[in-house]
Amino acid sequence: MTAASKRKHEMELLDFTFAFQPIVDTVARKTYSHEALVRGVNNESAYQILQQYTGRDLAVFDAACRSRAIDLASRIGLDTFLNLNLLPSAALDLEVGLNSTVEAANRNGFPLERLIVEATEVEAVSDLVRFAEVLNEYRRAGIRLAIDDFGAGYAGLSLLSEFQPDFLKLDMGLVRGIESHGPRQSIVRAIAQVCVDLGIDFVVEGVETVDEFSWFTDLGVNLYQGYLFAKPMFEAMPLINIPDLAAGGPHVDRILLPDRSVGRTSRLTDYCSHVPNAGVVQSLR
Ligand SMILES: [Ca+2]
Ligand SMILES: [Ca+2]
Repeated sequence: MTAASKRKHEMELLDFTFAFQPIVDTVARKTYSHEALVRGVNNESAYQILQQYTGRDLAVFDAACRSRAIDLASRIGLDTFLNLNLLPSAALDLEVGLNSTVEAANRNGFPLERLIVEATEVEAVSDLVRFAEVLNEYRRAGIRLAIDDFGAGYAGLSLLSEFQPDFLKLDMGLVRGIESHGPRQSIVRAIAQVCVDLGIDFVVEGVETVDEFSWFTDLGVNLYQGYLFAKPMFEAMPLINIPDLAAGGPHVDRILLPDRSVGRTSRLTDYCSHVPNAGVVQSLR
């Protein structure tokens, strides 16, 4: 696809924009990053937008999402890391997927080192080795990588064995009510230990209650995303709220996660596991 035809193709896409949801560092007590979440211009959900695309159009849309998110982030003066979503099925075309992201960053003077690309584990990836090579191309460009929605799908462990990201984002399904759910606690402790062993930063998504936050804090986690801290905000950076945790919460066997006191990096209502396009939608959350 030539640059001109690519631009024409992009222009045929429906208009869309973004909401930004913070990822907070509860030790530094500040916003570490913002994830760009696709929205219609009238704040329609990602699902309503995504329904419009299939095949090659989806790959072009996916790449355009990252470019336009960087444009908007630059326009609103976003000064944290920026998390961008990547559809595995659309990622194999590096010319469309990676180059346009790098071009957008350069065009806006947005440092590539402040980009974090999230690859979902929900969507089936037929060739994990090839996909890992693609992710390494992003890393070579200076971009950080995250595995998104870890624990929600079936490819996460296989992907993790082929590719070790900078961040692992724990899916909200394993977070909900963890303070009173023994099996979830065992699974999450094991995943956290894997992150320690592999030097991966652990991000907990979809935290909604102080009890959940308290349990993960006792485990040693300091990076979070979720309604407890901030909801996504349409085309803007929301203020964050970090609850003070009272001393003497439930006892948890602490895992010594790496201390990330230097500046580093959800629950969204459109949790779409019941829809046919769930993997695609989820990767854009
Ligand atoms: Ca996610
Ligand atoms: Ca995501």
